[in-house]
Amino acid sequence: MTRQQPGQAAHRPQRDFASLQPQMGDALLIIDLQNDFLPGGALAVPDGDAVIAPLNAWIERFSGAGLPILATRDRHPPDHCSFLEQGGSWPAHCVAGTTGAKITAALALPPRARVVDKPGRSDVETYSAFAGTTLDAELRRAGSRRLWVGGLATDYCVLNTVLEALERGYAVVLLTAAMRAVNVRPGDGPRALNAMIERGALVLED
Ligand code: VGL
Ligand code: ZN
Repeated sequence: MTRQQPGQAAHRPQRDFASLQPQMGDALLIIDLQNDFLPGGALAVPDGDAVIAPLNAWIERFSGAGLPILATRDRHPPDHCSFLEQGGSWPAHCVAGTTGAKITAALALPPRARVVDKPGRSDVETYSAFAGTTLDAELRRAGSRRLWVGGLATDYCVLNTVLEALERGYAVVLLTAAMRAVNVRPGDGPRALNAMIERGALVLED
């Protein structure tokens, strides 16, 4: 049993017990580790580069165990509705085909890792990596039922992807050392963590 029951105390970290070892049916899901979300990028997440080393350690573990590794990419056309120029709330970022949209070269993704792109339409915002993508199909094909999730940003794409994963019946392990929040409003990161935990995600702190 890896799912927390609704109503169980939120924010109780689960440390390294036997069921929390990567095993068959598990996949590593790395959210939006793109240049634009890292220091120097167009929408740099504070301390975002701190997630790279822990994610590389998880990549090595999942690779060694022969378990699936998937990496998502935020993707927008130049005139996306979420950009300030169009009245949205973000500076232009992850524009398809630009360096900022590339996954950082510091992430040691093996060649067999699957990359999942957001649809990149100009008129919709898609924070969840399930929305209009091949993610669910890829996970089903791989037989993955439990997702170990890290990346950027905790309070947007990680949050929305994890909530949709839980709705779709996946179990989720949050790699909290391997995620960082934008924190547009102070406390958004912790609030996002609590929302995911309340809906059944487990926390692995390191
Ligand atoms: C994200 C803000 C805008 C994310 C994407 O990947 O969390 N945040 N676009
Ligand atoms: Zn975006």
